[in-house]
Amino acid sequence: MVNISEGEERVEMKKKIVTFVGCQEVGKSSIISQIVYKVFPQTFHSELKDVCTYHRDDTLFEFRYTAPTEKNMSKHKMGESHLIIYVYAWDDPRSYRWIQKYLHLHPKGIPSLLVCNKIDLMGELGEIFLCNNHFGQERIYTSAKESKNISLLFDKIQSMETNDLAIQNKSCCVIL
Ligand SMILES: Nc1nc2c(ncn2[C@@H]2O[C@H](COP(=O)(O)OP(=O)(O)OP(=O)(O)O)[C@@H](O)[C@H]2O)c(=O)[nH]1
Ligand SMILES: [Mg+2]
Repeated sequence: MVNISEGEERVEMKKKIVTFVGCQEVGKSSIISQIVYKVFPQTFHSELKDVCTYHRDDTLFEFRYTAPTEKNMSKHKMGESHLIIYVYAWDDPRSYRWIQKYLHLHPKGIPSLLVCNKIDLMGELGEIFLCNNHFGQERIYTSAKESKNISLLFDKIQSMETNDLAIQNKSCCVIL
């Protein structure tokens, strides 16, 4: 942090691009909404576009989300992410198998997390879907609806080491 002049402080901001990859309706937008707005949207969150930014401490998080397809998983699309979060829904085994199918396209060197969302449905539906973790990375169980483990997930997102891209993408912010 460098003082420029009285009343003006220049702060080096890091930028972290976090891409959520998951099938339709697994809860990607709801998780992002819980992180950024602390609400579970009852209807479509119009403020939540394809890209959503969130400033916390010295980091500007850019949350993106996309469906797992060959095109979306291409190096061109994913290569600039600092962190990739794979999301599936507890009540939808297909959503797990779908991300598993494209895992081989995961760009090398980019850290990732596996998120199993909608765990609030466990009580209602019982253990209908217990899957192994083929991904090898850490798995976090969340409920965007009940805000369970959302702060744990964000703590992970915040603390995970990212590669050198983070340095190249550094941006600046002037606080007056
Ligand atoms: N029970 C339960 N429902 C959830 C949870 N998270 C999301 N939902 C619901 O699941 C549906 C899809 O949620 P979204 O957040 O829109 O899912 P998405 O992955 O962004 O979906 P797309 O943008 O269509 O790909 C909505 O009806 C949400 O209310 C959760 O943790 N528990
Ligand atoms: Mg969405």
